[in-house]
Amino acid sequence: MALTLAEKILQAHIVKEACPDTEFVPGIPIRRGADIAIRIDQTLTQDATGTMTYLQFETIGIPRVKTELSVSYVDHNTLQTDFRNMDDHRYLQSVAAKYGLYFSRAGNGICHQVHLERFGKPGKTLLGSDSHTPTGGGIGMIAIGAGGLDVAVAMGGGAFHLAMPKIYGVKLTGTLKKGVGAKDIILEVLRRETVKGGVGAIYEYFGEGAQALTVPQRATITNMGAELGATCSIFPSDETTKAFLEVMGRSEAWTEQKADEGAQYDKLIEIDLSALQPLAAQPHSPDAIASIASIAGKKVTQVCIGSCTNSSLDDLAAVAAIVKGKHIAPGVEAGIAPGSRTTLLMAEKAGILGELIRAGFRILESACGPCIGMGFAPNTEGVSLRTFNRNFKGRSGTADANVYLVSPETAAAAAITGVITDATTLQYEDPSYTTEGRISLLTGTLAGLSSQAITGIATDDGMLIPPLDEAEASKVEILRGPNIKPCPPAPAFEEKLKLPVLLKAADNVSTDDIMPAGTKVLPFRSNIPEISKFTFERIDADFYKKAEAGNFSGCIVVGGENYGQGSSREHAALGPMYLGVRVVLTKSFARIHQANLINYGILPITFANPDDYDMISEGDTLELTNIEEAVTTGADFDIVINGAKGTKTIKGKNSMAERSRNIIKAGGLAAYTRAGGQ
Ligand code: MIC
Ligand code: SF4
Repeated sequence: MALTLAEKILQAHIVKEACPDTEFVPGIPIRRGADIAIRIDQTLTQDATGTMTYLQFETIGIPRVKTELSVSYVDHNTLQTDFRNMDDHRYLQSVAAKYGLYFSRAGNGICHQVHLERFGKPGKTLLGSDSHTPTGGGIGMIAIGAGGLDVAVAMGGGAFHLAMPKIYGVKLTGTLKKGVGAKDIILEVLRRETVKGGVGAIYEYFGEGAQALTVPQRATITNMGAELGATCSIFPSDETTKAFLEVMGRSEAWTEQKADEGAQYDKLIEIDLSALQPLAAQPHSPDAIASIASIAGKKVTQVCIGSCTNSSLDDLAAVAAIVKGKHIAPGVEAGIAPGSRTTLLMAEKAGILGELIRAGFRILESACGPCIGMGFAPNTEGVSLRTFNRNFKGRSGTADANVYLVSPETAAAAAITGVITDATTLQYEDPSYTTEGRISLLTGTLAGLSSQAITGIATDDGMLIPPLDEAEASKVEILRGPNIKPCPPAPAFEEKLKLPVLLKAADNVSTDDIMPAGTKVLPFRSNIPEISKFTFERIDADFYKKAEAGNFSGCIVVGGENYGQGSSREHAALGPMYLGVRVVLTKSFARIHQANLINYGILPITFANPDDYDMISEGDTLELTNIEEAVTTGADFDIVINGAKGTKTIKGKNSMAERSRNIIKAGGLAAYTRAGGQ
């Protein structure tokens, strides 16, 4: 039978022994929703999630990573306001040396951009402790974001478990107009599908419009597929992918990857690229889409270009073409963070960097920076146009700022005019805007260089420290600073629970709401007791105090739809766990967060009848009477509400697969794995 590309790669990686009950016949589509276990070829971590990942990996007790390739990146927490950041980096470097990983030093760039350039391989699987790991789908990988503990297990050779996703086909036709970017394609998908439209699904792009996109353009789309709640997104690997890998000096990594003729999709979305207009995600959600034309003229105070979504050479070139010969408008502050050292050096050789500096951009470090609230916070009530992927309230560092997510073209247009501007209405030359132009930019020919010169830049891996051989690795001593504390254990399994509801939250709570990032909080990523004090700070500033008043002896959190969207940070499970949260009861969950809760022994339950959400008030007591039965058999939970609105027994849906239920019983994934669980 004809298979989609995603199905082909997943099938080639199935670990049958780890999912013995799932019916699997090679070449036949696997039932959607079935529990599957896949072999992971590559892993990546970044510094903000990496320390916990490796602290967990150390406790699993495996002497060397068992993947084909594992990389530890430093890109998030690079502000180094005191000893903590650099202590973390030195810990990560020593762990990489001890356990056989590559180490990408601070300054080398954002994990997803560097991984695409230096390590990604079509047809392989990649698991990363960052929700934007699906960027790798731009070169035909199945690249999935997960919690750090899942990545630690994969590094130890364990399979990654997931429910077989639905596969949505996205057929692209036509070509983009000048002034419209690849970002506008994913914003259009978000407009149609919303931030929860992709839960349990993979988006597979194809068609002649897809073929005409370069690898960095494709990667913009697969990157921001994370905001759909999707498992991942993928493009075929074709001649354009080959050209990209050749310039990166890695032609041997290329293989052709495509769907079988006649493959069937669970749903088909069609987008005519020639009809697409510039779009923006308005405050405060990536799916609050409006056309730029409808909001044009609004005053802008800040422009930020970069992040793992839009920081490639393509993006910098598109910006340079618009700002060439002009200056940043007086009312605007503009910053640009190239995605990697390779990109930065290529931009310098191509004369692009000079144009940006001359126009007045503040050149920021090749790192996440403002995207994760590490500096460059907007002014009070500021209007900030960002080429990033998330605009949750407060994430920029300024609680009342209005952040719009836009393409580099739109950001550049606003930077010079001072107001939201449709770049398609501007007169400018962009020699790189066609596919051929972008490829000749990448190969250096557009800038009068030889492709060897560009390959020379790309293959200078001086900031990547390769793994040591086993003899050398065994001599390495792991360096731990005083802020690095062991990961606290998950709570032991309990057969019954009777606990108060300490928080009732609304729909679309993000992991930024549960555990914020930014300059104040990120330095505590290696210290759960300290970071837990910030838990739910954005929703209820007194949450910590309330948990403390109850002696951290146990509580329940109630939420609406899509609870835990956004970042993969486990700290959004670890913080609540440390403060005694034992159950999270919602209308629905985002995939990665739900898995993180299970991994740390917290029960994720959904309302069988969503209207029961209205029955519960903060301060009510909920009694779970059949946990033992539910976790053993998969039955639904019986929950007795004792509260302000009376007493009622309701059903809580149990959507945990058998392995997840066993993890809960074992007291979390680390304990489960140590006991030999697969
Ligand atoms: C993000 O974009 O929110 C982050 C920071 O990259 C996170 C990871 C983290 O919280 O460390 C993500 O997307 O997973
Ligand atoms: Fe970094 Fe932002 Fe990308 Fe997260 S979304 S990996 S913070 S650049």
